Amino acid sequence: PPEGRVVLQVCPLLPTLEAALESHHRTVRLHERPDARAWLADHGDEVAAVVTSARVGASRDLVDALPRLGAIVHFGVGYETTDVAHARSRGVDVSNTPDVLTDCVADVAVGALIDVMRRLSAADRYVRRGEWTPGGFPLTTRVSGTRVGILGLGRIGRAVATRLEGFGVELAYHSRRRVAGCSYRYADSATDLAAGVDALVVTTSGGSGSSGLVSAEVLDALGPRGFLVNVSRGSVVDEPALVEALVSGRLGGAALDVFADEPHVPAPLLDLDSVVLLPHIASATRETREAMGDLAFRNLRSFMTTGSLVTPVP
Ligand code: 8YV
Repeated sequence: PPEGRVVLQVCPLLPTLEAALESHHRTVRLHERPDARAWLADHGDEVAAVVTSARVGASRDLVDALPRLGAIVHFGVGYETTDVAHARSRGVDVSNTPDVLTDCVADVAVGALIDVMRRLSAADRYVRRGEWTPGGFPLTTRVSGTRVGILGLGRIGRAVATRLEGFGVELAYHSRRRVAGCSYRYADSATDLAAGVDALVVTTSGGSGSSGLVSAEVLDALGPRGFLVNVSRGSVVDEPALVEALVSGRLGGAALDVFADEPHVPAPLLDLDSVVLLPHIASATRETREAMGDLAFRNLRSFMTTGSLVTPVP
């Protein structure tokens, strides 16, 4: 087995990434060890790098238990589960896997938007229930030519917008900053954005800066004929307010790939045909997951051999 400084894996990862870690580095799978605490106390100073996923991250306690840690490598673009400022204060660099998942996440955002507005999943259930009678399925909402707001015009938001241009959609956005050279209408707040569109697509990053950004006020601004699509993080939306708005019909519909407490889905949503529920699959294609695994591994390799990461977080 490889020798040298330890690479610490803290959660299950893509099998091909796990295999690469194992064959090139002295890899320890902390999540599989019943004696994890004792192992950290005895061997914490041997760890050079942590490999984790966007959903799990590296806790402050973990970072504090690894005095010679130099890098935290995330499988995934999100890294809000790791306290980057704290890691940096300990001299630890952090990487993620941007770009390689942008297309697939944008594809799902557009697919989910069409699904919820045209009620495709609900129509499929209707046919399977044997209820098909001519004119029996309710009319739905047009997608082409409507107005769509993008909340968070980063890489993924832009990829969603570019796709929707093909549908003749009128685009607007709200971001922390106005994007230079962007021709889409800029809205000063999430509420202003929601008030002027038929559908709002959430593509902002997670973490404390965006927590609860889609508030009850934003949902009311979207209104009973408005739709919400979320491929970002459940934390961005006030989930109890969303459930309330959907159950009472104050919001037209929602397509959700992410939730506040995955895999828990609020029970009242399960009965609503106005809601599309997905199990956090926007990046989950073979092609994209392999590319994410490759990029995570390249970051680790680069750090272990040269001391620097390929795609450090901003
Ligand atoms: C993955 C994600 O599902 O990249 C992200 O931030 O949420 C998804 O691509 C996740 O990272 C896999 O653990």
